[in-house]
Amino acid sequence: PRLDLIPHPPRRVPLAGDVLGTDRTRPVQDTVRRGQALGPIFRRKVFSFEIVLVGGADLAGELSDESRFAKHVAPGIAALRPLARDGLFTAHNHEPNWQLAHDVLAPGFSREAMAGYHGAMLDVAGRLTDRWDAELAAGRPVDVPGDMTKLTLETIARTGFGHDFGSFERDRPHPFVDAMVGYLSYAQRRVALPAPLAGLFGGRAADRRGERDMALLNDTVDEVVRSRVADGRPGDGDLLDRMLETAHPRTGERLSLDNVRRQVITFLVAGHETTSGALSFALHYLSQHPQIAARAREEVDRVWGDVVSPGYEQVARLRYVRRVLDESLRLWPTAPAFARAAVQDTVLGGTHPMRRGAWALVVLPLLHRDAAVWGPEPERFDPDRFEASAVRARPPHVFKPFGTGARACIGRQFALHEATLVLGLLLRRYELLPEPGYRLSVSERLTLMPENLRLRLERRAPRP
Ligand code: MNH
Repeated sequence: PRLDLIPHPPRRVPLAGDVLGTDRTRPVQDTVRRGQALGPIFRRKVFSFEIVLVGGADLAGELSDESRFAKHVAPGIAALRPLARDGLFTAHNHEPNWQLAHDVLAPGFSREAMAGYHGAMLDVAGRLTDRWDAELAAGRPVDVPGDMTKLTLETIARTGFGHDFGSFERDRPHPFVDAMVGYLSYAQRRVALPAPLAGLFGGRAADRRGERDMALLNDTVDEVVRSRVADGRPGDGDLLDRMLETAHPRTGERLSLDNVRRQVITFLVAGHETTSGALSFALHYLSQHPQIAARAREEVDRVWGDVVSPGYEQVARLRYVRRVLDESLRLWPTAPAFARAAVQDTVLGGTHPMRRGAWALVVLPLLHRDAAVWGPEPERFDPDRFEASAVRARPPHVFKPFGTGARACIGRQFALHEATLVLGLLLRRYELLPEPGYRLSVSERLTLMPENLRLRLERRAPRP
């Protein structure tokens, strides 16, 4: 875009750009504050490079047009390339392994495949409620983000790779999780502070730690793949089976073993971190809004009745619970931005010329608060915004927590099924009470997560 037409924050320091005015540990929330002051399109300078950011619904709608724009691997994602290389999430559009892996793995997210994962999801959720029952009996509050991360990691590991990390049997997070959180935070800092300068700010030790975390992640994944191959026993058609066994339906080509490693790491990371955050925010809002929780609980009781284990079909019928989740993802889209590059020279919004390859970042917490589509109180938590009639009344590209187009999230249905199931089970079993005085604070490590969120539980009276 023509930069002179795009507003930027007032304070500009030579060389450092806007960086000295940014909160390096919470760049997204900092950008949201700036964006609210600067309007639907603005720019920020990070040292030598200038990023164009979009938060307005009209412009974001244009950027979602697949005939004019495509995914761009922006710095935040590029920082994960040393780890995930041309895995599905981090691949450039032109890398042949993207289309190959997409075509081979898409059937792993079909309805039938999802129905096949349902039993394992229930099983893992049972481990969570066992743990929560024990905390409740001991009179202790539960650590929501910690336990949601255990749950979602076990779910993707079990359903995708037949692997058990034993998260619920540990007091500390699994070393895989520590290494992942370490690497994501490191990657985020590397975006704020590019390599040549990182060294000046005590970056050497951080680099070494980053290397160590990456090595642990790689070793874990190698072990998962090695044990499956050594076993010679298929994993009843799970994702790893597809990666190892399935040839492309048209070309007959297969994923190389090295690429399988990149995909396993991609799915283990992408498949749990964001879902864990989404569940955590939803539980926070449920605890803060007893009437909304009561309405959701009433739905669960009505739809599930007295069945002990709800079936696959009974999850999608929790329409209101699903709206609670959507509304949580509106306010706190746990993957908070995605980048779009012009496929040809074009003009954005009729005013901003973009050369082919020029890109802009769609800032989801801004798009999801644009008063022009969400009304005058965008901060208010209101699941009824996702009633069918309200959704129909809005333009199409205003709610994008799973990205857009060909490179949108492949795990969307997986995440929504898992999260809706778990919220249903928790609502049915417990009253969720906030800790007195808790105020939401959001931490960032490329993804968003509520910080220090603990809830007190009460067991609901057994149902009639
Ligand atoms: Mn997911 C891509 C958000 C759950 C695997 N995911 C994306 C993108 C967003 C996203 C946004 C697009 C990024 C971009 O345009 O650069 N994902 C989420 C959210 C949740 C989520 C908010 C949960 C809530 N994602 C999951 C789960 C899995 C998964 C669960 C796997 C089981 N996501 C992916 C993969 C991609 C992706 C793989 C890359 C797809 C592609 O580029 O082809």
